[in-house]
Amino acid sequence: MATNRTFTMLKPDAIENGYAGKILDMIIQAGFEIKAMKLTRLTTEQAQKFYEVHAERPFYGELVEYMTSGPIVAAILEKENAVADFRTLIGATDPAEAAEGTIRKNYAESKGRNAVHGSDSDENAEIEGIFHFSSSEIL
Ligand code: IDP
Ligand code: MG
Repeated sequence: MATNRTFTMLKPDAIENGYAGKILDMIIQAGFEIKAMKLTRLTTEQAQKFYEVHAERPFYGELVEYMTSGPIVAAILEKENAVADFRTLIGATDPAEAAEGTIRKNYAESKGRNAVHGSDSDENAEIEGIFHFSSSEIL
């Protein structure tokens, strides 16, 4: 995957609350092009693996339970400076600290149930994209 790409998930709270369309619209209006997308539901094993880096954190169990609690939308997005620009678009992890006009400010419930995932580096964007999509599913 090229370095002008990032990976996102619309998390279970966003889907449950009916915000998938609004969030996708913000993403597209911000100039991101969708290169892969699917509605899916993570198994416990998949969620544990995806968030392996947080395995020692106190919220890991809660995070895995939440991420498997309902459907998600996974997507690969392309834009110049995709990783950093997408982190700016989604805002801080905790919606109480997220800037006005960001996706998390608008649509997240809490620091845990925060509506959307965004990769934190080009390297992780590639790993996370490949985790969710086979090469024939990526444009
Ligand atoms: P990020 O999603 O903004 O990169 P990370 O620190 O990588 O934030 O944490 C991954 C995810 O774990 C967060 O998006 C959130 O869903 C959850 N999380 C992070 N910190 C907490 C917390 O203190 N309590 C509950 N859940 C948390
Ligand atoms: Mg992170």
